[in-house]
Amino acid sequence: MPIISRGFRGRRPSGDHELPPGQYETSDFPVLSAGPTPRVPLDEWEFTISTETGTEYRWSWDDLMALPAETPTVDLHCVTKWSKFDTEWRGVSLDVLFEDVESAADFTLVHSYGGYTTNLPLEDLLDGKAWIAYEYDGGELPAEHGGPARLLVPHLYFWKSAKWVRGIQLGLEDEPGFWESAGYHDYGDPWREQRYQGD
Ligand SMILES: Nc1nc2c(c(=O)[nH]1)N[C@H]1C(S)=C(S)[C@@H](COP(=O)(O)O)O[C@H]1N2
Ligand SMILES: [Mo]
Repeated sequence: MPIISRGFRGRRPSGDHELPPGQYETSDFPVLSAGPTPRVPLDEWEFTISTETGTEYRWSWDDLMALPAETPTVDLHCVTKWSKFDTEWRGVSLDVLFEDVESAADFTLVHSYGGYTTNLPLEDLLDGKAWIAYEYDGGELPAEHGGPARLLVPHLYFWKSAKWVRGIQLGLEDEPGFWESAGYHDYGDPWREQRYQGD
């Protein structure tokens, strides 16, 4: 038996990262948008969390910029099978935005400028798992990648990371978003290869 450790043999060229099943690594950053890129002037931009009872919490762009930011480095996994390692972002944790929100809801429907929607359980947005990101790779987030601000939820397939995010609607029941209504998996865990309904 050769003297070589399992850990070393299992290592991929890019380092310690693991690829979820069925994915390949790319260094590109493909743009995937279901429609035209909306342009939202920052003085009109706002982000809203609305609860199941109709209470609304609102942030202007300046409000968002005044909140404490984090700089997560994360791996991205797109359902079209590309993964990109070690992407660098700056944004506000959803924990900060949900701090004073009172709700009994377990589900969320995320809305974007332009009409895109995607659904996630509330718990997948909390506990350090999700951000409203407004910088990528040390610069302003480019519009085609969701600028001025997008949701970033790297532990789920990247379609859950709504670009041009406008708000989060809390609900007592799960309501499918754009791709979820078109046959994509309701939850979308890349490690369990939950690409499509029935996976
Ligand atoms: N508003 C909006 N958000 C979106 C999409 C979209 O079409 N519209 N596409 C999703 C999909 S399928 C993917 S893979 C990622 C792509 O993000 P990127 O274009 O920055 O790579 O955004 C997700 N968020
Ligand atoms: Mo995607």
